[in-house]
Amino acid sequence: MKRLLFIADLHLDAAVPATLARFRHFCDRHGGSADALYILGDLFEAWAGDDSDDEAARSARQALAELSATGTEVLLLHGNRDFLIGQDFMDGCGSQLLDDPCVIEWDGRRIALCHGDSLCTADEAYQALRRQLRSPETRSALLARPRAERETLARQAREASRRAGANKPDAITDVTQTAVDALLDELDADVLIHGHTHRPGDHRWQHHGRMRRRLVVGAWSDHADFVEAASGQLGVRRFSAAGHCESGTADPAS
Ligand SMILES: [Mn+2]
Repeated sequence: MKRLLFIADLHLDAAVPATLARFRHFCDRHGGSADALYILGDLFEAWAGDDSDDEAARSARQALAELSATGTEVLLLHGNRDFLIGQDFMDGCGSQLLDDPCVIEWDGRRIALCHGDSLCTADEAYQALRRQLRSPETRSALLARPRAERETLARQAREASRRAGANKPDAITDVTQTAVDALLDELDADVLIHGHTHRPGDHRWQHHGRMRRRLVVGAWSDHADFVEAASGQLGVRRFSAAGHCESGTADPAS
């Protein structure tokens, strides 16, 4: 059976070298032993285009290229911070771009994957902005601008999102159960793995007589959460700050 790893919301940033180092360490540790690494969005704090060449871009490209060279497949879907990642970046690190949402099959189960922001449907203002930003027209228009201008826009968007987020109640910035169940119905799956909310957890419930499960990958800060699918088990795990040992299940409350 394949061993799969899922990560999200690393928010790699040249200004935070500790997380860059942790990511390289994580890739070294799992290179060759995991069959695939799924990056469920927001690998980067911001992405102004595939011509990005700061330390975060260089470091991630190299770590992922080395990981895929060991035989671990690398697959990535866009987050709200790095939706401008394109084919050049993917080619540069031997990775494959996935649709958000998508379904994979593992151990006879259908597992739905998405970044998670599309499920935060209580935040109507955010959903309107998302539709606008993620349209092919906006994407082309943004990528046609000079890099310096794109970098300024990315920084402004990040600041605006931080300000907007600070004033929103917690319930608004989490996924809604209605959106989760609608997605699982649509994709004919009973398991969902996503990130974005920075609320690592493992939720189980009944839906029309079927057991459903939603695993949330936590954001990376002074530790690194991931979801592992191995030996018939799915679970939230933590890669320690030192990077040497992994605990069983991350505490969702921490
Ligand atoms: Mn996000």
